[in-house]
Amino acid sequence: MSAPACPRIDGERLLASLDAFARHGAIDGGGVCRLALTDADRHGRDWTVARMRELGMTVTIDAIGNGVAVYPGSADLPPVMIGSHIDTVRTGGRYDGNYGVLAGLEVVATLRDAGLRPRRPLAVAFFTNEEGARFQPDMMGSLVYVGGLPLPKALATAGIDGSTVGEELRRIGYAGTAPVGRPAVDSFVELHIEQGPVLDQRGVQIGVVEGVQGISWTEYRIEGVSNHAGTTPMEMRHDAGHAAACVAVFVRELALRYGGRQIGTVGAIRFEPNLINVIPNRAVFTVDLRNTDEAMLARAEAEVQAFAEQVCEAQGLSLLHTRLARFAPVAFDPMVTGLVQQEGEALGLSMLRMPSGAGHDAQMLARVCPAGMIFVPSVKGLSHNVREFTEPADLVNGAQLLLQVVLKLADRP
Ligand code: HGY
Ligand code: MN
Ligand code: MN
Repeated sequence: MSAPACPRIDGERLLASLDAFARHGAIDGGGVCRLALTDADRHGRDWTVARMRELGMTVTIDAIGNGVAVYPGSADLPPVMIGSHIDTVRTGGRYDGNYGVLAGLEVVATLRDAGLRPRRPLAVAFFTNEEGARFQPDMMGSLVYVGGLPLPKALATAGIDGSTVGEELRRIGYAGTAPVGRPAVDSFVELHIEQGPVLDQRGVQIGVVEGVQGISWTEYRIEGVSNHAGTTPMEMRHDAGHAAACVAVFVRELALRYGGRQIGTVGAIRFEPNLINVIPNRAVFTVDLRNTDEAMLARAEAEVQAFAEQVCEAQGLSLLHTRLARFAPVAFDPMVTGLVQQEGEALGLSMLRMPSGAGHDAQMLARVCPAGMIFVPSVKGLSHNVREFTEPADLVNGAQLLLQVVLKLADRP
């Protein structure tokens, strides 16, 4: 007897939920700003938990604020988890992270409507502070969930505005009581927009994500001497701003020189006292380096460090650096990527195997269970930008594929 036909997700309901969710933290241009643990994040969390409960799911909030909702299966086994994040960067789009969580809830709603219970339970999770924009490192909640970052250390982490994760979790009412890392998970699938240009440029519908590239985040603090911009001869200056600018130019040139998948970004920079007629005595800036090749990434880190030391030495400046995040490249489980490929073919979708340029919670869950990801195209490759956009048909295709993959995982012997 052939397997019962897989139910179809309700595309209109999914799209409507994405529009409704985007109202929480809405900013001009159609984007969303829900920086981790802000009031906007709290509103987003409240809205998501309410939807989970409407679906009859049992919801737990753990000690780092991760939300996990469970839809029971016919057997008492570890759940198949669908997860992503609902925090955003300051200039966020409405799909980054949000899409994966809402598609997970659409999967559950579809099974509930069809009266279907998979063998294994399904869990849908949102992880705290995936973006790492306010508190570093990124993927903080999922990293704690898998035991990669001790809970006390995460709670004590101070953000770019001085408050700590623990204080902010308590303030927004999401310092949960559930132990982190529970329930132990059978397998994990994350559906996400690609956030890059590859699928859109090639006209491919689905990315079968094989892994996530390595990431290195460092904060540099250069100290010099403030002095009068008009009276100080050039050869007498100890200009922290100039040295920071030299490093920023070097980072871009290094990435272009390495080629391949090497990228480098100086995304945040501030001078002190930051006045038009004062030579800066301090520059604080971040360097984001990534590569799919661990050895190349380590080499890039060492080169940037050596260059920064050389510039500061030459200009009589002091240099401090703090590692904010460092994750080696991750490969996803071939059993999961194989199911994505197989079910994508069954749906007649065009597919491309590819790595992820962005970091994701799936790379953390891959430490404890078979994990994988599904990408849908980002129009013009835009993300971390209010104009982030994915065609409705692609959003629906991705959610249908997610449903079919998690059912295969949940019903395997
Ligand atoms: O930075 C990243 O790759 C992710 O958006 N946290
Ligand atoms: Mn994301
Ligand atoms: Mn992001």
